[in-house]
Amino acid sequence: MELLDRISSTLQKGEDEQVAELTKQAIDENIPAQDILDNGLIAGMNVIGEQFRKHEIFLPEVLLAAKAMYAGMDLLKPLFIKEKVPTQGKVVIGTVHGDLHDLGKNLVGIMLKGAGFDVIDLGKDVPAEKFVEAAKTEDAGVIGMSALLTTTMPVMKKVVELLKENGLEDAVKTIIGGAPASEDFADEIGVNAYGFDAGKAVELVKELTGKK
Ligand code: B1M
Repeated sequence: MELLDRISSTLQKGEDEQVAELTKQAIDENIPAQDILDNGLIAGMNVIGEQFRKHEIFLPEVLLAAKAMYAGMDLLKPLFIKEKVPTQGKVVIGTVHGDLHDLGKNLVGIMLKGAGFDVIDLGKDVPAEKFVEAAKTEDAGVIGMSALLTTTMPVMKKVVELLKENGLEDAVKTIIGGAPASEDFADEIGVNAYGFDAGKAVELVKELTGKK
């Protein structure tokens, strides 16, 4: 079996130490980090998501897979954040209130750092007020929000409303992402951009901040 397929299937089994070993092997074999991420780790997690949706597996298995994904991501992280480039501006990121899914948000953070942005990561389960407060105190140009549950998506709209109430809608741009988000939803709630994946998020943040 090809190495990246082995990373994917080992992640599905929740074997974190093995995932770390295979990821290291892939790095040593000079397989590009983006390839390892997309075709190894994320590919494995996509299978887990599908099996979970069909009730073929349950929460403990998903948790183990997430732990295994972090084991691989930790090794890839330095490859995405190679050398310190001059700061491109500040971006506040977080997973919205009620939502504990943080793998995707963390990937976005890693990629933004790699592209030279200062990232203020508020973590997960972040209330709308906290996003706006952080953007103000940190003088950030962009707020990036992640949501993986349909039930937590309304928090994103609340952030847009709060920015307007504070007269910050022009100074602070917004970008959203996460499996249930979409271009249509972004238009509907009035955020400035929707990123399908972490790479696209970086591209869009560059556009929003005029760095592209
Ligand atoms: Co949860 N979960 N989960 N889960 N989980 C989903 C999201 C679900 C779709 C699974 C399913 O049914 N198929 C489903 C949601 C259904 C819905 O709302 N329609 C679900 C559910 C129901 C739940 C619970 C309610 C289960 C329960 O308790 N009964 C519970 C909720 C807890 C809570 O948040 N309050 C729950 C819990 C968990 C775990 C804790 C076990 C674990 C999370 C661990 C962690 O994150 N530390 C987990 C996981 C791992 C998943 C799945 C399987 C995988 C998510 C993931 O990490 N993917 C997920 C299934 C799925 O998404 N298909 C599922 C890998 C990650 C890299 O991708 O986050 O999509 P993702 O990020 C992508 C893009 O979306 C994008 O970039 C990344 C790729 O480059 N992106 C952005 C993300 N954020 C962005 C922000 C941007 C731009 C791009 O700009 C700012």
